[in-house]
Order: sequence, then structure tokens, then C-alpha cells
Amino acid sequence: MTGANDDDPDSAVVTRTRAKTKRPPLYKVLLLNDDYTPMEFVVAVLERFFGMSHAQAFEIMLTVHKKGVAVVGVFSHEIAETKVAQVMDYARRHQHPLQCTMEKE
Ligand code: TYC
Repeated sequence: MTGANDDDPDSAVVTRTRAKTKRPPLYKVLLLNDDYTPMEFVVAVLERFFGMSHAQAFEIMLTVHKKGVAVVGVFSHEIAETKVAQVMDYARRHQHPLQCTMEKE
């Protein structure tokens, strides 16, 4: 540096206060209620694809049933996409109208 202010301690401009270590965005995976998918099927989905215990899965299923929607997990974009695809494919193969979506947290 050759500027005229190099020896003036008050002339420095602070442009960065922390390291730029941005975390990748996270996505909520949501399960939606419907009138036709059996409760036991939803519980099985939550156990199979989201690693929940039976009690946990039953509780979340009831939340969706009563409130219309619930967050069933938070993941990176790629993992969330995979979970949604797995649930939608499994539901379709069993001919249930269960819907699963994702949204940025
Ligand atoms: N409402 C469904 C029923 O009464 C059960 C259900 C729960 C369906 C959660 C979807 O994501 C869901 N059979």
C-alpha cells in the first residue's frame, strides 16, 4: 500500500466482520393431510423414510391429521428432494393420495 493514510490508524475501513462460511440452505419436508390415506400407512411412511419410532410416527401422523400439515424433517436440498420422491413414489405404488412437499426453511 502506498496511500497517504497508511500511517493513520483511524483511516482503515473494516469491510468484513466475520468469515464467509455460509451454510447451505435447509428445506423443510412437509406431509399433508387427506381424507383417504390410512393412518397406519402414514405411520409406516414416517418410520420407513424418516427413521421415527412407532410412537413418534404416530404422534406426527396425528398432528397432520388434526392440523392439516406438519414438518416431518429438515434436510439439505438434495436429501429433502429424495425424501419427497420416496414418499410420493411409495404412496403412488400403494394407490394412496398422500402428498409430501418441501419448502425452503
Ligand atoms: N386423514 C387420514 C385419515 O383419517 C389420515 C392421514 C394422516 C392422512 C396424515 C394423511 O398425512 C396424512 N385416514
